[in-house]
Parts: sequence; structure tokens; C-alpha cells
Amino acid sequence: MNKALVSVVMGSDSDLPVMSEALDVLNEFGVGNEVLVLSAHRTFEATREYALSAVADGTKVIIAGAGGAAHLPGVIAAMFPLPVIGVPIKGKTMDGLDSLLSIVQMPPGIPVSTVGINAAKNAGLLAVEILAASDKELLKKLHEYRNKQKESVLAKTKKLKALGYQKYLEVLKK
Ligand code: RP5
Repeated sequence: MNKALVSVVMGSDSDLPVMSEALDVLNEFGVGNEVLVLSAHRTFEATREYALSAVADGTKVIIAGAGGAAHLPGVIAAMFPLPVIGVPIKGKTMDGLDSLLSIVQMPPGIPVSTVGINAAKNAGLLAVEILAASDKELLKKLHEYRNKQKESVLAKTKKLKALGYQKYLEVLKK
């Protein structure tokens, strides 16, 4: 794997099932990455040390996921001047709305680019898009990815027309 350009950081290993979707995307695009568990609250010293040295370590984008009082992305953004993408993790209460609101309402001057609740896949894609702005190979892969996606949706329309919605539903249920 290439040098880690994207860091995927999460508040707890309990976030990993969701955050692994960002790692899958980065791996699919061949983007070098690293993965860490760091908490804004439980390991605040280590989080500070990590965020302050990330630029010098070559990190270009940080994807940070947290749930509940989800301060990790904002705290990292305060210390890391390059793009931070926040992933609100759905916890045991409030359907993730608490995480979303904790991450999205940053003070003007310190942005966190926030994706949807549990939307780590989009966070991975956003990181790829940011890097693709200055990487032609990656941009080509993004075009291919979107074309493949388009073909798969159009194929569904074709199948839906051919089967009719009731048969299509039966196939979906299987
Ligand atoms: C947050 O608290 C973490 O990001 C996680 O989503 C949540 C619960 O953490 P655990 O109690 O599962 O370690 O800081």
C-alpha cells in the first residue's frame, strides 16, 4: 500500500463496523491509508499529539467518526488545517441525531465536512475526490467508478421494465 494520505480515525473500536466502509473505498481506489482509535475525551493528549503532527506526517485528509457527544472531528479540525470529514455514528440512543448535530455545527473558521449518519462510504469517496483534484490517475478511476454505478442503476430500470414491479419485488425479497 502507498504512503498514508488519508487517516481514518474513530472514537472507539465500536465505530469500526461503520468506519470500515471508508477504508474499503480507500483500498478500492488504491489510496494509502491508516486507521486509528483516538478519542477527544478519553485520550485527549494522544489526539492532540496526533492532530498536530499529521501535516508533517504527510496526511492530506482526515476522516473522523464518532458517536454521541461527537467532538472528535471538530477537535481534530481545530489542530489540522487540511480537510476533515466527519462521520456521525449512530449510537444506542437518538438515532445518531446527537452525533450529527455535534459534528455539523462548527464555528465559522474551522469547518468539518460532515456526511450523513453512518455514511462512511461517502466519507471515503469524498476523500478520494479531494485527492483527485490534483491526481489525474485517481480522477480517471473516479470516472470509471461513476460510470459503473450509472450502468448498474440503468440495468435496474431495464430489469424493472422487463419484469414489472411485482415480480421485481419478489426477486428483491429473495
Ligand atoms: C464515542 O462514544 C465513540 O465514537 C463511540 O461512537 C461512542 C461509544 O463508545 P464505546 O463506549 O463503544 O467505546 O466516543
